[in-house]
Amino acid sequence: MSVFTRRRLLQGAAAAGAAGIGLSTAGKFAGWAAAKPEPLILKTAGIAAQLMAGAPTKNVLTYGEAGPPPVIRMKKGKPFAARLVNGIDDPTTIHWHGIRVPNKMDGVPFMIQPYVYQGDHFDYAFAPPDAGTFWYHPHCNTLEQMGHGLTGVIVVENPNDPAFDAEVALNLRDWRLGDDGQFIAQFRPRDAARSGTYGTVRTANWLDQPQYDAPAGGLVRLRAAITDVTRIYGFRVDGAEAAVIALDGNPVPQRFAPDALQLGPGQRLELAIRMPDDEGAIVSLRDVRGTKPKVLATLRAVGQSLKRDLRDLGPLESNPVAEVDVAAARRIPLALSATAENVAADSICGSLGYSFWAINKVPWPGDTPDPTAPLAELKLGQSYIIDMENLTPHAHPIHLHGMSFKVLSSSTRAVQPLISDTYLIQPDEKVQLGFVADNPGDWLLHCHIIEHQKTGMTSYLRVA
Ligand SMILES: [Cu+2]
Repeated sequence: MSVFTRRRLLQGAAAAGAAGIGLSTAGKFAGWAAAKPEPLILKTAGIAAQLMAGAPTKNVLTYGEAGPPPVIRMKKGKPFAARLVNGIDDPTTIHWHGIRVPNKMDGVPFMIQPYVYQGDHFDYAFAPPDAGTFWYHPHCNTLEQMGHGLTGVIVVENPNDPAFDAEVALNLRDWRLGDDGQFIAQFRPRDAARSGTYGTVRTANWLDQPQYDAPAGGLVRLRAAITDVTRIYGFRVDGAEAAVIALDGNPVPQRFAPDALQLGPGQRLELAIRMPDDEGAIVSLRDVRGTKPKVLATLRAVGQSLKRDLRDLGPLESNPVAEVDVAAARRIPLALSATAENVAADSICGSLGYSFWAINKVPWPGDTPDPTAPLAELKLGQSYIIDMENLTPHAHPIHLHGMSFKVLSSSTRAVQPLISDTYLIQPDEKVQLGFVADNPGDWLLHCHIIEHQKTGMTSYLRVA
């Protein structure tokens, strides 16, 4: 005679539940429910917003009821829950850029989850394993939805971080607005086939050159996420001593001054800035790339000097990313090229109707009901090195979902062994990105210049 322990009964209940018998979620499952945090409601909405002088811009998209999408704060290793409620007349999802989530939480429609129609909702729940600066955005009709505003910053806190005197988070992005302040066409095909279609109005936190107060002589932690669909930035700080302390959510092995540091869409910059001692002194974060340099935001020193020293700032804890076994790693060749072989498949997720780009000669926009074959099928737990080569005359910020890689080497420059999820590859560059395939599922890999992504520069890796 078998003895039914409590544990076995619960296993039976779980199996019955999975089979659709519909037992009530008592016991163990009730406990799980109680441990879950209250979900953050992220409801998409169309609003009017003041993005430039003159009339407010209509049909700006956000999460919430007014202003930019909220800065979401999570805690490293602690459960987080959010409910996406779709309040707009366009299917959508949320992707948590750079956060190593379980595959089902990754927000890619068709491949991973159904798209969420107007009036419907989808529940996301995960515990972010890494601390740092990340961001969130839809992964459906992205050029339109992100272009109209659906991009927000995520801060994953680590209680062991060194103490700063102030923190500023910047959401850096452009808008395609006409002289009347209203949206104009989100892209031009001839630009999509080049470096992408740039915005006409540039903002930080939806403002033109905002100013934030910070304690004089204090240490500021400045977090900036490039959430723009197109623009590559070159960062410089004027008026204060500054050091890059983290990039793309991970501490840098060696801190350095940002001297025209290039970062592309999807990437994040974390700076430690030592404010000047004099009250009223101004520090500016500038974009010095391209023909029209711009002050992105400024900090103003207030109060008596705290007389802090950048060199007193302790290290940031490294994130628990598995170390790639370079000697045992298998290689994944990956060539980025321009192509015009065929037209990208149509999709409810916003096909642009062109095919300008390809990965290993296959163009795919990334969110169609008939995915292409995976770029590679990876064995769970095995180390891999992506041998990525840029055969195009343009830079591409290539983003891998679900796993972080280590930058091992480049054919054109000395690189730090950065841990990252997005690599800005330059024309004619070859780069080696090593990682352990430790997160099962199908993971997109695509250019984060959204016009490139949506006109073919997308593929995916299957880990099983
Ligand atoms: Cu690209």
